[in-house]
Amino acid sequence: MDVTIGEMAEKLRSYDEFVIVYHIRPDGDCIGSSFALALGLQSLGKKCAVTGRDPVPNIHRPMTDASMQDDVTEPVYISVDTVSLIRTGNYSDRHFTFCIDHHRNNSIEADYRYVEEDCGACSEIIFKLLREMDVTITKQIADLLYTALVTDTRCFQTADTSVQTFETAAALKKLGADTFNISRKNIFVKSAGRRIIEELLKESLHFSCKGRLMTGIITLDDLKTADIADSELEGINSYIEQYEEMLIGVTVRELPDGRSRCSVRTSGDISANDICAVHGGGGHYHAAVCELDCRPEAARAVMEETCKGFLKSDIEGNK
Ligand SMILES: [Mn+2]
Repeated sequence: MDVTIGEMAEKLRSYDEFVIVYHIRPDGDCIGSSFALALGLQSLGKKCAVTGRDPVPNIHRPMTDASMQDDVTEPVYISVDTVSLIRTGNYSDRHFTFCIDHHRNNSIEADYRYVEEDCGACSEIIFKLLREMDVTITKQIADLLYTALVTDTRCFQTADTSVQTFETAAALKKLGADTFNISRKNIFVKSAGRRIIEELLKESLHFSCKGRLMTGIITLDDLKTADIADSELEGINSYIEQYEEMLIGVTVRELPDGRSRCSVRTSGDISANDICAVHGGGGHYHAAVCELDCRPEAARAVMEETCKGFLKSDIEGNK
């Protein structure tokens, strides 16, 4: 059942023990949002544990290691920033009492759902929720929420960066968020490994449809060459967007299980969400994801074919 922020706050108050589940291959938004929510609930005397299939990426550990995990015996489950049960990984058989998200086509059937589609980051919702519950927002919570905001909007660059996004950012700054270091660490600075991966990705690029359709590949061997973990590549799927002529950009990542994860970025009035929906995926209007049951080169071919259908009228000059 879809509820308002106020109803969500009231329902959360009525339970005592929670497990907050973030999505597989976690990013700054799901980590920052989940741990901020946990700290908020704990400050109200609730018991809370935060978990997910994959560990917290190293870059976010300094923030999360400082938080406490409670022992819970009869918890209710909350999914945060997660579009579908598949994305909860090994928690997909749980019953979710709560679902808080900002993705289109969220398919989690929780008892209480609050989904604000296309809001810049899920942490905007968590911020509103914590305020609704009269939680005192500490610097630690503010840092978590601001990290989520900055990583999911690529430092306020995405199309869904809204007035609410900026207002949340301003409020978090007032509450002590370390905005300079969070942006610098998460967005601006690049490790040696990251720079190598960007070079390899650049070399792999295919251009078609007069350069408007671009595809690139990151293989598991590339990660070995660069000596970098997949979890340290947050935002790499936006690399392709710096090409001015790009209307659709696809970054194919080889997965350990032999499948390929295709991240689609679009500009103008082409829906990345619709493109990914063809293959059972989804996300946001200009950024979405689908997974294909094949190796990267084959996945690239499939995605090029799918994307051409969405570009046709542009190429013919009808739009
Ligand atoms: Mn998010």
